[in-house]
Amino acid sequence: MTSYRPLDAEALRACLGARATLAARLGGAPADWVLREVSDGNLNTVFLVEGPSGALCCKQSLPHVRVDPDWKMPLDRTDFEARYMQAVSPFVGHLMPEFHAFDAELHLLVMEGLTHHRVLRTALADGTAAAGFSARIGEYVGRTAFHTSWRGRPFEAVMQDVARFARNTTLTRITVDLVLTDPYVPDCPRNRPLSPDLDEAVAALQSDSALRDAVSRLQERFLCCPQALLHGDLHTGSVMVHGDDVRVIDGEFALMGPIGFDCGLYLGNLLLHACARPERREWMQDEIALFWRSLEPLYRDLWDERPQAGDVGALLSPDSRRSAQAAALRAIRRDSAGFAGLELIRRTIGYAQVADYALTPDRVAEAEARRRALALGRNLILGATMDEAVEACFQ
Ligand code: SR1
Ligand code: MG
Repeated sequence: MTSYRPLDAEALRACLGARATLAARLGGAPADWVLREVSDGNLNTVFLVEGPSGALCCKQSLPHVRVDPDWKMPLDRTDFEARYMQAVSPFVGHLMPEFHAFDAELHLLVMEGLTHHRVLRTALADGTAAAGFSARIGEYVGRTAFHTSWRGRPFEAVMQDVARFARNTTLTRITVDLVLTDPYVPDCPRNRPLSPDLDEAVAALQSDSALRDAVSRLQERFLCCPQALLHGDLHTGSVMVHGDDVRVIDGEFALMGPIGFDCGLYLGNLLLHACARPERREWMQDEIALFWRSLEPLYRDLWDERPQAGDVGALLSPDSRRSAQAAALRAIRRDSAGFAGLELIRRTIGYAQVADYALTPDRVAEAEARRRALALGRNLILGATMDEAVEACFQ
């Protein structure tokens, strides 16, 4: 028997009222608290709760995909998000909301309420995002990538995460299907191409054998390269901004995987935004450059400061370490480009679409934006660097 039930606002009020520490964070009496449902992602219910002394964000799993009640799903995704937050918060500090509590029966995650922040995708859409946010995301990925890797900690600690997050199979299956497979399968019922405008482009993509081979290599990278603990779904809907305060949220897809996957998903979403708003292409390219300028030196510094932290690389001389760092970062960039390509394509013709395309002025412009994203995605998957792919696709 479990006491799980989906909480509405009043049930959540009672639930928080019965937990002294959480109630104290809100202050006042439960009747004073203002609860707002702010569910925005595809999967879960999210409430913001504000009291006289503070705010909480409460996220609960549903037994199905929130936006598709026919798609049934186990409840354990918030369990993995809670574990992920606890695993990486020592390394990223205020780059994510503070973790407060997790109720394993209700699958209810309680964290710091970010009442003034906005989802980055929305802030980009309405023009309120301040340039430069990608430096913080580069820092976030640099820190999580190094500290949770085989270079950053003893193998016993890494293997615990390998074992823990290997059980996040429901959400990993979603990624394998929606990101790494479905868009390349003709007539896959979960795909949502813009028909008929994209029919020709989609048919070409799905009959492209070189592309399928390259996607197969990325499938292997994704599943067979547990380099570090990944966020697993690091797109612009998983970032919140308020001025220059940037927070990463929504780590429920966490798994051990290739570092370039987190980078690629994030950068792919910046490129998607550039496809939808071509006049912002230079801004998005600047954000991409900023991301790398933040991640790469940080990753090297963390490694230099702790050359013996992990069991991989502990024998390297300073000179060999520098070569190893350069090689590792080159590989991360290469993976990132491929995964960014997958993200561009799946957000354009796959199940989980993005609001960015609604920013185009009309259907002709939208189809053009989508075709550009498909071309960009294809080039990236086939091995182009981001600069080369952007150069070729934005004429
Ligand atoms: C059914 S879940 C669809 C998508 O939403 C999440 O945010 C992930 O991006 C997933 O692929
Ligand atoms: Mg999400």
